[in-house]
Amino acid sequence: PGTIRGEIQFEHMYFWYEDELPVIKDLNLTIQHGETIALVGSTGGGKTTIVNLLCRFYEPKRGRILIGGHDYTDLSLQAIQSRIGVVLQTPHLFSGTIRENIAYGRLKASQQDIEAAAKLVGADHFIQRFEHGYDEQVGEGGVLLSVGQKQLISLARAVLSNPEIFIMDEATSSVDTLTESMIQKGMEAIMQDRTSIIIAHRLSTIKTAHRILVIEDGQIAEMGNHAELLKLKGKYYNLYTR
Ligand code: M5T
Ligand code: MG
Repeated sequence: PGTIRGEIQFEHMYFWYEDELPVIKDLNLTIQHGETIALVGSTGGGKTTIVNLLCRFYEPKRGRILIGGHDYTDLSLQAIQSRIGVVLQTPHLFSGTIRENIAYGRLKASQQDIEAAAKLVGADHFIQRFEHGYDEQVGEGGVLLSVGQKQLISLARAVLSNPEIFIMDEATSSVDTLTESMIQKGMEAIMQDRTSIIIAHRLSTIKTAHRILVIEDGQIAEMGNHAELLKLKGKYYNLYTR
């Protein structure tokens, strides 16, 4: 009871795309409510595919995913969307103001709620510098903003929606160090008491994760916390000490 809310289970999950080459092979994993999981590993290993499946952009070909103890194909898409807050690697905003992009259809969100969410993730700082502040237009897809700024706005949106599960694919490029540290602080604020799955590129994120999973060839190659995996002197060690 109580503790199962944001629990995620993968049971004997298999997945392949149209070409039918196996991408995820017999994934078994239970993520506890409130746990922070970091997914790492070399390119093409299947990290984004796992996130795509969790968001139900795709469904498992075999096996199943349970959210809060329920097979997620028994839940409505709306129910899943309201429980998961996701920040994509290259977030696309819609044409409109910053305020509208943070609220994202949450008509009941007050100005104070929106600004409080932006402050919590550290987005307020750059928003205030725009001529029109929160009413600045972001342009189609958010073209007038950098990738880092779009991630900060997506983080504010995630905070406002107060999801049980937070998923983030960290941006790999074009984020300056100030924005990067803002994003880090924003993530820490969201990850508190929430089940979080982060595709992690920054050591700062990985070090604080409860468990790190090295995903290779659609399977869990190594699992443990930062110190444990370093001690192993295996794949994780090779990825992060060179
Ligand atoms: C895993 C293939 C990809 C690779 C494997 C997203 C996606 C992936 N693939 C497709 O055929 N179609 C798709 O839409 O699946 O790819 P991934 O899940 O993207 O791996 P990753 O996230 O671990 O890699 P990276 O580069 O982001 O670190 O064979 O071709
Ligand atoms: Mg990826």
